[in-house]
Amino acid sequence: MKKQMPRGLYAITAENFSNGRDNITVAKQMLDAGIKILQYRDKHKAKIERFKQCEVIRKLTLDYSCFFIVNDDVDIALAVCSDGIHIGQDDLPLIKVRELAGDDITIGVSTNLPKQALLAVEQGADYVGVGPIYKTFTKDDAADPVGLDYLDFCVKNIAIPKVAIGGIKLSNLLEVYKYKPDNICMITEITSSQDIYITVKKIQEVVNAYC
Ligand code: TZP
Ligand code: MG
Repeated sequence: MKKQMPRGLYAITAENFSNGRDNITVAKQMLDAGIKILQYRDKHKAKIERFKQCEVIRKLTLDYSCFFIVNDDVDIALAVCSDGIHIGQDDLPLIKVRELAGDDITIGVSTNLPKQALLAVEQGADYVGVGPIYKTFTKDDAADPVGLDYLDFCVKNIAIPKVAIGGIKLSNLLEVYKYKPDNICMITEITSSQDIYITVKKIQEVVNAYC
């Protein structure tokens, strides 16, 4: 049976924006701080290294009852029995991923245009990534910021959960929450912070007030 992805804060790994810490160290600190959705994302390592880190993080996320999502690699997602897979517009098509991975896995799709979000729903995505809301330097090939108007479109027209992403910080979190996304995703605000535990706790205080 498909596990339900929780609402609230959604964290993603980014080893090259982690102050010298590796993805596993960062994941542990996030989990200790109470993160309940964690995506493994790494654009630089060899697949075998990604697999090995995912194996460890999958075990940790089970210990902490955290929903675990693998970015890009359907094979790694299946090999470690993740709860979800996240794909972008240039990855394997959603219909193929569903065929390969089955109905019990959550599939999220990055979108930055209404037609992409509508198609993702039509093709059976479980959630859409909505962004980048603001300018971000974390994703090499990030589209120009779509702003809050696109989030507003998605909240009003897209029936599956909306995950707002891109340039979201503690300082602009309230502005994003006014539009009522189901989830807020942050990468560098968390991974780059000196004290991940304290940063996550501060973010959770705001997020919990809105969820
Ligand atoms: N997809 C859209 S924007 C983005 C991704 C993976 C990067 C978000 O990173 P940050 O550091 O929270 O701006
Ligand atoms: Mg991708």
